[in-house]
Amino acid sequence: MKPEDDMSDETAMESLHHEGRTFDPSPEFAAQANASADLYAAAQADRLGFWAKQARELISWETDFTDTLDWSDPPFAKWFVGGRLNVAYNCLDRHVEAGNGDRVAIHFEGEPGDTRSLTYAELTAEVSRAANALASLGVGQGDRVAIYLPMIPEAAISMLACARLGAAHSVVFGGFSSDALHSRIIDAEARVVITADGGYRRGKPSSLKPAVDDALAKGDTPVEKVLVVKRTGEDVDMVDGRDLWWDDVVAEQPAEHRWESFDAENPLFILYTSGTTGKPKGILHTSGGYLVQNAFAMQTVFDLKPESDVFWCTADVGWVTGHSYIVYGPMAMGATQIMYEGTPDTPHRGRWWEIIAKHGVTTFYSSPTALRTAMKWGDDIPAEHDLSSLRLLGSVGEPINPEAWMWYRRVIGADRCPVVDTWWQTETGAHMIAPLPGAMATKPGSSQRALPGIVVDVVDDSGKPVDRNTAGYLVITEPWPAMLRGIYGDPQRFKDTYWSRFENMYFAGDGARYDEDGDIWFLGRVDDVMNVSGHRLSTTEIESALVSHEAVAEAAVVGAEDETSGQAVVAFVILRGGIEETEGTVEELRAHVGREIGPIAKPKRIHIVADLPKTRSGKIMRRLLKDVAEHRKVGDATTLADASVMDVISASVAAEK
Ligand code: 6R9
Repeated sequence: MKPEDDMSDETAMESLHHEGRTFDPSPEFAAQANASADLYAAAQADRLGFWAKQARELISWETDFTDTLDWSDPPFAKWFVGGRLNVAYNCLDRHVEAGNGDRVAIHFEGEPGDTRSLTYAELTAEVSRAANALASLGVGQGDRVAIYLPMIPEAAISMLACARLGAAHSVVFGGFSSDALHSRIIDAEARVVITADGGYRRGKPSSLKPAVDDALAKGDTPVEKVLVVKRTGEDVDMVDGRDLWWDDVVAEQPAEHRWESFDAENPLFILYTSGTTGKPKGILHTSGGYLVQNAFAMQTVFDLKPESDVFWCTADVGWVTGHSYIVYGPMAMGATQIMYEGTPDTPHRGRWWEIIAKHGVTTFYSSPTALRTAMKWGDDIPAEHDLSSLRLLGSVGEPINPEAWMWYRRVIGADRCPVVDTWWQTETGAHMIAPLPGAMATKPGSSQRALPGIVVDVVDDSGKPVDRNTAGYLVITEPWPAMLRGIYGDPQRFKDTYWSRFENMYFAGDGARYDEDGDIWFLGRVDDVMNVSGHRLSTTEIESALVSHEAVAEAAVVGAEDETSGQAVVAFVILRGGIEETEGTVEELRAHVGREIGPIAKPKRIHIVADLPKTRSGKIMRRLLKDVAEHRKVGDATTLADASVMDVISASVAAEK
């Protein structure tokens, strides 16, 4: 971490405001809640025993485990040692065997208005067919499959089919470019890609297959086969011998597939996430611990009642939230859920609320960005829909400001539904810090406390716990079941990134503080990771993309506070000698970043500047650029090699406005 990013930063301190309000659960909610405060005591008395009990109660093991945790070679953990299970069996067949085959697993709502409901029996058959199809293409345990799909049931079906075969999937968000897809396919060494012709977005078909073609045309990939789901019906090129239509290959397969069990530590998936360097990290998750902790979160944090609840997580399966709270968590518990393909404002701004009313959604899980956008659109839009089925609301992805939390509770939850703010990461795999609804009062803007069986702290630079109301770094001090098992193919980077900042502690990269009640508040990232609309983006990655453009000599990127998206990408760019800025330059650079990484990474603003603020050792002082981007007085610039640089930048940015 660079000293200029340390927690003495004014911005971090500014968010240390105080929040006194708390909301007790209603007596009705408390009376029926799955979780009680006793769980904390039970976990504290015998942490590993607590997790062993959860594992045996929530998950079906073909072979019971002999040890709960092997931490003999930290930071490489093994949970539920010796246990064997099949993750897809746990998410599908066992619900059918228990007599719940007719329960709807997925109510799919396509953006254009088409719908499809799949029961657990039907989904089990679909996944079995897909598993047979993948097996016929040679996929088995130890392989990786890349999945690049829109939000359609086939995304969940593909993931579960891989799990059934013991193969690991690597889902690449459909909004990522062919370049991003290419590098992920290579890093994960994927043999098969599952994609679609396209999906629907903002009322139009949006293609995906051409990006796969581009990615594979770049060469050097181990991909042998591409399975293509037909969604939009738009024309696509099919390469002979490589590309196969899903319908041709999957439909003809038998609907039975005899699953086998795999070790608890068999890889389940790799999911790429932005780090502080340009190269995305392949976060590796395994089977047993991941499934146990997610099932536990469904039961306690989401208070799930599988017989009566209708759960809806609005994330995309391309992010970890979609992995854990669309596919594995809800399905391990046999929940009924909604899967929605499109954007919240297509064809109108009440689309989400209309879906809640239509299906009687009880539990809704979304992001602060989405809520702030809905807030901006106005209270009258949700008011047009019957939201009385809701009983619990969740938030994830970034700190939720108390105003948005209160709006969520009042306007969407009619002052009746508890709001749970859940803090976790791609790396943690499952919820880590969140209130237990029904068991405690909730507090606007705070994630409150570590879940039972999870141990965290907030520490200062030297790793000592901080006092209350003092900003510090969030660390996790004990291994947890759903923890990442490493960065795919790079054990050293795993150690360096998470375990070297403080001794024997996992460094999350988030600033945090305790309030006077001991509740935890998050203060945003303390590294070069930005959080734009709940999506993690790396400043370095976007800088590399900008510099790869022929007109750019140097670039610095910062995440500037943004009312709607939390942070917005703001870039400062020096053009190459001899190149003059024209009217189209900024738009061209934005489009270039879109092509290199994906539309979500496009800078909101690009300032063409003559120079960048650097320390004498040549480090760009992003803190100062952030001041400019957030229209603040520029902070201490005395360590700059050339102190006048900031005056020039401030003046030129002011002139642009
Ligand atoms: C699940 C997910 C992880 C980063 C994390 C933090 C931020 C997520 C949060 C939150 C405050 C919350 N974050 N949830 N910050 N309060 N409830 O979002 O995973 O995409 O890996 O992002 O997101 O900064 O470190 P991921």
